[in-house]
Amino acid sequence: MKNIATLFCLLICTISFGQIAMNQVGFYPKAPKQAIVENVIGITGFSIVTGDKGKVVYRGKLGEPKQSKNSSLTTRMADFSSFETSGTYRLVAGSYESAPFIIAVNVHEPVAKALLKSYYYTRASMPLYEQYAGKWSRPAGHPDTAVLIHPSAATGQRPSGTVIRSPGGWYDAGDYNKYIVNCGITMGTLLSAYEDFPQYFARLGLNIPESGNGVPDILNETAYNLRWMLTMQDPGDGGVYHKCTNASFDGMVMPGVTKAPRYVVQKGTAATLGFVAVMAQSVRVYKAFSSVYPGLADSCLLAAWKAWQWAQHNPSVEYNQDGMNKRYQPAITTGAYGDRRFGDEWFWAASEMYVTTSEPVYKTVVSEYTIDRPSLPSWGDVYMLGVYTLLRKDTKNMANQLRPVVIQMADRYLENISGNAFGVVMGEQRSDFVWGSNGVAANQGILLIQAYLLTKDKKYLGAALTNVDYLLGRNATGYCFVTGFGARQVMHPHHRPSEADGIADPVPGLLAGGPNPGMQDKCQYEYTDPERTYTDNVCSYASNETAINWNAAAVYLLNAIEALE
Ligand code: 9MR
Repeated sequence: MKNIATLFCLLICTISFGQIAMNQVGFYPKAPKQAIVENVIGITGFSIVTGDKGKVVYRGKLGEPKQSKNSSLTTRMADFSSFETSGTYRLVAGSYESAPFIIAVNVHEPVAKALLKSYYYTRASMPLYEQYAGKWSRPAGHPDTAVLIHPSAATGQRPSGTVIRSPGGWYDAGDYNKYIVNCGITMGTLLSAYEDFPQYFARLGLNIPESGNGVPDILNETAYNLRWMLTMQDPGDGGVYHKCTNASFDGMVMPGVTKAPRYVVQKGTAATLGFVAVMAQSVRVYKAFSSVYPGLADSCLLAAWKAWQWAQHNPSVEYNQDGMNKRYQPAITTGAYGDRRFGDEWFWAASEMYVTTSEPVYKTVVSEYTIDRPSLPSWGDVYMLGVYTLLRKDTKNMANQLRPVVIQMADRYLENISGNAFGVVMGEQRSDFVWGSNGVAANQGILLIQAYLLTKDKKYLGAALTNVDYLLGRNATGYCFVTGFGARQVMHPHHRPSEADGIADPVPGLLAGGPNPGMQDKCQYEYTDPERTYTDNVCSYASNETAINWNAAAVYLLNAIEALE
């Protein structure tokens, strides 16, 4: 009896305590291919078998055990990079067996496209028709044709309660509000993807209403948000409202169900400078498409210039929501995106303005803001977006100075891969696991792509690919983090339409936030070590929400990898 129990436990315990973590979407024939076997004892080899398990096609040795720095897991690597034959396979190591995976050219194209298409599903103020949205078609939500000026944003020309129009744009995340600060990094990242890979995106169709109009669909999609952003500028003084929002979050309902009043709130320096940067970059991108978007580039230039003037007069106006709520009614309790440091926004806005206009005044501002220890882009830290733009477009002047900023960070990532229990860049530091940590992984990948574009050294591409693997399954949670993809899928993102539409599958192409030991949502988590603090539960806005900013980083990374394959 005891023996049977031991045998039973051996089977069950092995299955429940270990797993094979690997990119669940697939591998390129000629690229590195690695998987991670967790918590194995007494096994030294692994094999790759055909999908029907009929035939062993490759045998390899597992790497040395590694203790993860970010959890209690011990891992061993299965490297089968030298196996290059296209097909469907499984990886087998002892009693562990992976789900089927593919080796093929263009293997990431469907997920790269879906990540970009997800913005169509987040459009406010218009219905999503079945021919584009399939089973996720829905009526329009939040027309935003009668938005109130909140008292915090009142001026002589637009007193509190004035009704303005602010339709369109993308919902930010799992919630239905629209935030200019987060549109800064999101639009900057998407427009940069286009600027870095224009030929690739010219061919990438998304089946959205504008498809076929002669403009790349990535730019058709960003135009939808750009036009909304233009409505967020006060025509009186050029300042930009921080957000267009309900007073408090809508419930877990479809867009359009609640009819709560919408407000634009206080203008701030971070929002206004982010707006300047996006408008300036849009001038460059949209001027080639003036027959389809007449006047758009010109409007953007004027809007950028006016916003820049406002910021000159208001160089450090913080959006402090708590402070604002002490002074004005109604209290606003939706996402704050409050930022107190503006040096990075000044640098980014000036970089975009300088590259677009070549006017020396902006170059002067760029040189005033050098940063000793630059960090990855995030909604509150956009310095690197300026660096990328200057490196991309101003190769003669400041580029030599800024190149080391990118290369040194990329080289540090490369050095740390070998010590990482998952063989990926993500998780070199515990502090990588923050709210939206999957955005950190994707932004590390973008930085590595930038290093590759500067040097053409393939080691950086290989490193970027490790974080593609991370997002698609080679991580300690075992999830493929993009909805609609992988063997272990995210099914319950904190995303109102996905929860409320009565359809089992969530809206596709959304990147979950990712492991976040902060656990600010107070949900139940099975694990609390940094790289495993993730729960596929709709309650978990701190680890399982979707958001346009981290989705944008994944759009860049996955499409760049496809473009460069
Ligand atoms: O991504 C934001 C994260 O960095 C902050 O810590 C968090 C709390 O302020 O807010 C996150 O952004 C959320 C925003 O405030 C509202 N929409 C959903 C966003 C993603 O969770």
